[in-house]
Amino acid sequence: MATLLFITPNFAAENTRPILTISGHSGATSDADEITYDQASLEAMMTASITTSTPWFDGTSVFEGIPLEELIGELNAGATKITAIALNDYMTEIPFDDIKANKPILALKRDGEFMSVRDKGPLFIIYAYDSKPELRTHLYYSRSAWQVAKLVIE
Ligand SMILES: Nc1nc2c(c(=O)[nH]1)N[C@H]1C(S)=C(S)[C@@H](COP(=O)(O)O)O[C@H]1N2
Ligand SMILES: [Mo]
Repeated sequence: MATLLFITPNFAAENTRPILTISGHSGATSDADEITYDQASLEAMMTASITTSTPWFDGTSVFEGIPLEELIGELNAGATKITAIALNDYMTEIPFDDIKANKPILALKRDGEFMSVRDKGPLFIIYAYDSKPELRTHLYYSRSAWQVAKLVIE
């Protein structure tokens, strides 16, 4: 019983801890806007699902998440690219034209489960690799950052 009392608040905290920062310019001012999101708020924004094979997991996986195009919504005025920065400081640039054309998502779940950091979570940029050969190339794999912690819109 004592254990349960300790565990319950920890589960709640898990989901309200900030896991993503997005910074960019709204266009109205030159000040950088910075927004942080926790898992619960990102989960509420999930609208897309991609079923595909990947170089990282056996077979086909179902990824659920938020199209990058939607996520950056109001911050995208005049945006030309996004830089994604991962927990291990891996950094990759994604041109906005690619985001519009290929609709990558910021995935939160794989096969219905949140992804743990050890399983390349909590956030993984995923393309529909199976939809065309062009996406199964080093360029798009290199844009597929896992353990994403920060997006900078430029
Ligand atoms: N967080 C993170 N994501 C990453 C990388 C990385 O080092 N860290 N490497 C990228 C690169 S360069 C490629 S080609 C693909 C595939 O990496 P892998 O072959 O090591 O699985 O993941 C991409 N995503
Ligand atoms: Mo790579």
